[in-house]
Amino acid sequence: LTPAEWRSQSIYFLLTDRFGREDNSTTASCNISDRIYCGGSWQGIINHLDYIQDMGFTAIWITPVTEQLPQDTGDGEAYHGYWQQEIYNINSNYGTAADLLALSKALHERGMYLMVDVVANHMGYDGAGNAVDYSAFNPFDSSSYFHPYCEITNYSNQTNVEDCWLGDTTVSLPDLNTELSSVQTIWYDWVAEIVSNYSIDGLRIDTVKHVQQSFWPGYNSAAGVYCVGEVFDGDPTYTCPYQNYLDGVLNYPVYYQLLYAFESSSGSISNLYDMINSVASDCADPTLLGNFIENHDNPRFAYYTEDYSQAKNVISFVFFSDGIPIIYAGQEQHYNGGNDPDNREATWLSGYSTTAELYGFIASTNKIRAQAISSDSSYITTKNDPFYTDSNTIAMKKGSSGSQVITILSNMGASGSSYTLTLSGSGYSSGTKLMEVYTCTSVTVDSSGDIAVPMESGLPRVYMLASSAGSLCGSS
Ligand code: ABC
Ligand code: CA
Repeated sequence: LTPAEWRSQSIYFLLTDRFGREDNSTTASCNISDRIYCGGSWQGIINHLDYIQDMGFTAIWITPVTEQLPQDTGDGEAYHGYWQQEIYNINSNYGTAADLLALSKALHERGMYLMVDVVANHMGYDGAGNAVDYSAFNPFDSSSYFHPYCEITNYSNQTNVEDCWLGDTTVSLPDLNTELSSVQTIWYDWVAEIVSNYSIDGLRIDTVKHVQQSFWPGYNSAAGVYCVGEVFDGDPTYTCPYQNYLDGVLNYPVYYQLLYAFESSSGSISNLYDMINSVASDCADPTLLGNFIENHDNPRFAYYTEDYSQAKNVISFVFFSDGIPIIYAGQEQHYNGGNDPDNREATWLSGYSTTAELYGFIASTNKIRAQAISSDSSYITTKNDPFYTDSNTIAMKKGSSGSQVITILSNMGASGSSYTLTLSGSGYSSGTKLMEVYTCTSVTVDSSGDIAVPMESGLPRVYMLASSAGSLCGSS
């Protein structure tokens, strides 16, 4: 799938080991602090695609598929998939090559898409960086393929970040010398081949900031599908430039400000407002970024606040701002794990409840976004415009002028008071009939061009032209 085709997708991110088991168990234990395989598999994902599709997702992103270091190390097993040793084999803990193909096919038969996580920066080794037996790797079976061992010690020194090694002295992550044309050729050929072998539709690329920027255009073009890179950094002047080398990057700059703004009723809305504008000017195309509020590397949102209204607001933001929305498995069940490994709870232990509050909320939100996309061909490419803030509220508009979607978010939480927000600046003229599509409440823009927005319990509000709401509110 091309970048343009990915813009309108909606991504459910899961750790293959932690989402679904082939036996469909919802009770199989998964002691996350052990950091070992819990038994999730590709067939297990296939078995639960209804759960994902019924929430409105059109794509899944799965963790890396390559063969890993086999040991139970002092840092646990390679259940997450980021410690590869043999790049031409797949990880048999998740199933066979036929199972992975079956997953790809099952998705495509539903009109859904497959995004696979890939790692080019490093391999993984059970042992310290000065004691690596390079014959454990295929094809990179000698030290000559790697940068000499040194630990990353200084994130403000880009040479150190690129040439030294991630990991620790228990599991080292031997850092490939990606400047070598031999390494580049192997990776470019490999990525073209894996995309083709499994009919992969998109890639999430790991550790992008740890490889020189000039490596990425060749990789992205060999892949031939949309690539979204992980540049784990909250500074848009650092993160955005990577979009000149890859189709998109994960929106870490907005992630931090979104979290800080909504984790409490005293969070800074104005910092979020500023960051939306910074990203829009620093990134080549904000509509191709990957938006998220949770992933497997950071504490879940509910770790910071258990409040459901705040959780709903950040979900609405992820869907109605620029970029491709990404929800991390377990978010819909309001999981609240902290740092790695606590944030990697098995989804099956929720029983895949489809009556969970956030499961329903995400399903509604996906529907609203799909409706916005189908009723306005420019919705997805028009830049989000934040046009109103107060100390607890932000309002944004996105879409063609005359059919823009208006999103109003509040960080007040479920105990927030009921009041009417008189919202000006929406761009709608007096007399226009709008529909609030979460509650299906209609409103007419008043004679001053304002919208009377009934705020309650800190819940988000989304307005569309009543005539564009389609079947969202019952009629069509
Ligand atoms: C293992 C154990 C853990 C243990 C850890 C030390 O070792 O499982 O229990 O605590 C994989 C596994 C992990 C594993 C690691 C290391 O490998 O999933 O469980 O941890 O062996 C990606 C993936 C991630 C994956 C890897 C490695 C990379 O998403 O799942 O981890 O393939 C850095 C990398 C980033 C990486 C992340 C985990 O570490 O850049 O690619 N993620 C700063 C740095 C970032 C750094 C981040 C976290 O800290 O700038 O580069 O990410 O260490 C903001 C700033 C940011 C700053 C943050 C903290 O603050 O703007 O720049 O990030 O304000
Ligand atoms: Ca590197």
